[in-house]
Amino acid sequence: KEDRGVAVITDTWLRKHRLIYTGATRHPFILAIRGGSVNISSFKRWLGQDFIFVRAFVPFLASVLLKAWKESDDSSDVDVILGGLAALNDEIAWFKKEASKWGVALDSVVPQKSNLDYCRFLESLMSSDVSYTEAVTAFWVIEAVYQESFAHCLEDGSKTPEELKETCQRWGNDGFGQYCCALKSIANRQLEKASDDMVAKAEANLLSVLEYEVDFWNMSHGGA
Ligand code: HMH
Repeated sequence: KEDRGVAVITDTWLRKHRLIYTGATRHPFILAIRGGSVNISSFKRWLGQDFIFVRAFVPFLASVLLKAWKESDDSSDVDVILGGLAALNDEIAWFKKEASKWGVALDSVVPQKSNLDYCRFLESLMSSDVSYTEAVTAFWVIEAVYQESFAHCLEDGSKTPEELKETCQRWGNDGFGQYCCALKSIANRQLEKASDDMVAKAEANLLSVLEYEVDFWNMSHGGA
């Protein structure tokens, strides 16, 4: 990929943390969607919880936008992030439509512990003490997990039920894939000029995001 033969930081991390990354992007819930055996009550549980998460994602994204505006040398970063915010507005409308289709009452969904923990983590990243580099790197990982997961459900040979394809398309479509690539290159550009300390923090956040994502998918099983 890199013609200079220079290691790209995010690729190095994904190789190093391959196991947990695969755990987040090939979770049994995703494999059940892809295999056509998903339990619809699991899907509905995920839908209700993700609506709560996405609402908390709005102020997080707004904080990343603010940091980009203050700290980035490249004004196109703001455009990319603004595009993400605009898509999130559509996404919230989509959740409402999808929830009514499945008979999920979004107002009465109780956030589970894993969701609250993840939302609290997002909130910690909104602090003005957190650098743009750290925040945008976490943002990329959060989006990339959904992109990789749902794109897997649309690959040739997948048996994703017809009524779940639209959900998979939301995050698995090529446009979303390109958006994730744009976020990844922003993260790499920032990381390349960051201090060792900042790079270490960003790597720790990547691991945290992957753990939160696994726990988030786990909620679809119900129970705990
Ligand atoms: C838990 N992670 C979770 N929900 C989402 N909607 C995304 C990532 C992608 O936006």
